[in-house]
Amino acid sequence: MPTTTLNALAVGPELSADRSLRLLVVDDQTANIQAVYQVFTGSYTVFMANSGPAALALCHENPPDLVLLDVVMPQMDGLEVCRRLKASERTSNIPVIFVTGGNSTSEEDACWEAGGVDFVSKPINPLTLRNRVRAHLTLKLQSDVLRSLAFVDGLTGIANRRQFDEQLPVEIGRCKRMSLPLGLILLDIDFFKRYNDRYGHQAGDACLRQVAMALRATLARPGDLVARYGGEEFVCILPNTPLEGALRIGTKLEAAVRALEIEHQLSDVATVVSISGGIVAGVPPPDCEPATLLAQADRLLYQAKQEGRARVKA
Ligand code: GH3
Ligand code: MG
Ligand code: MG
Ligand code: MG
Repeated sequence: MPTTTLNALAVGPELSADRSLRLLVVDDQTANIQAVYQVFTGSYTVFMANSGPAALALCHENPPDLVLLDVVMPQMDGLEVCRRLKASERTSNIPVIFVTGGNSTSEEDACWEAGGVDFVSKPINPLTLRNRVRAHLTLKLQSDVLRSLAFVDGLTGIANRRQFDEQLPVEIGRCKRMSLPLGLILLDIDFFKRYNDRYGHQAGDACLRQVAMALRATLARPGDLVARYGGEEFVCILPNTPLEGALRIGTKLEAAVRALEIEHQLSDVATVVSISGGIVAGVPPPDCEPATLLAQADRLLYQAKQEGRARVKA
């Protein structure tokens, strides 16, 4: 977790200046951009855009932590920029503060409706602007922390069951719509009860962390997800992966865990910690449900265990 994020929890509303925080200032007039830049340079890293389309491009490329947005601009006004940011998953949680020249109630209403979190009037009062930005950055960082805590497994640091449960139906839906194959791999550590009995629970926990890291390091594509499914069980979602690809990845995962060479004297199948896996893949049929896929993977996992463990079964 980035230290900025942890600081946000620790210091509460008194978030101090932090150069790792990125502010995007959008205005069609250079003088206005410079006025805002003066307020924040030295405290945060400030980026500038002089049009709506330029701002959108920057936000999609590398989302900033907060946007200060002019309302009246030729080509595309700030309200439209804000609506588009809110409509895209990648940019929807960036707080937008409008910097407005007008002071009518209807313009204020429009800013709220477009999805802004606040607004300040021009000419800017530097102290007000600074405090508004600091307050909204703090809120943003705190909600980022809560989100990451809610979706990360506390022991291993990889995705948790909640994240998996949210993502699997999304990926099933996407692969159905686009007629793409989806791979799912369920993995389970072999004779892990005996491992705990022999080496103790702390060693067991350390082993779970090592296995999780090895699985994560072995999955190469950014869209893949590995999550802790339960105690000593892990699950991988592999979008756009046909059966032969999923089998290749499953085989690599099994080998990666054995390659850790974590001693396991009480295992019947190896002298080191090993895993077994069940693999399903293919274009999801129209009636495909997450539970059905998981049940299929679980049956194959059971077969892998029956056939001798330290192997994957597709
Ligand atoms: P199999 O090869 O059939 O999978 O045997 P197994 O012993 O791995 O399976 P079983 O389901 O009987 O035992 C799983 C064990 O995993 C039981 C429990 O002690 C251990 N376990 C589950 N969660 C944790 C955890 O968070 N930390 C530790 N240290 N152990 C855990
Ligand atoms: Mg303007
Ligand atoms: Mg198990
Ligand atoms: Mg097990």
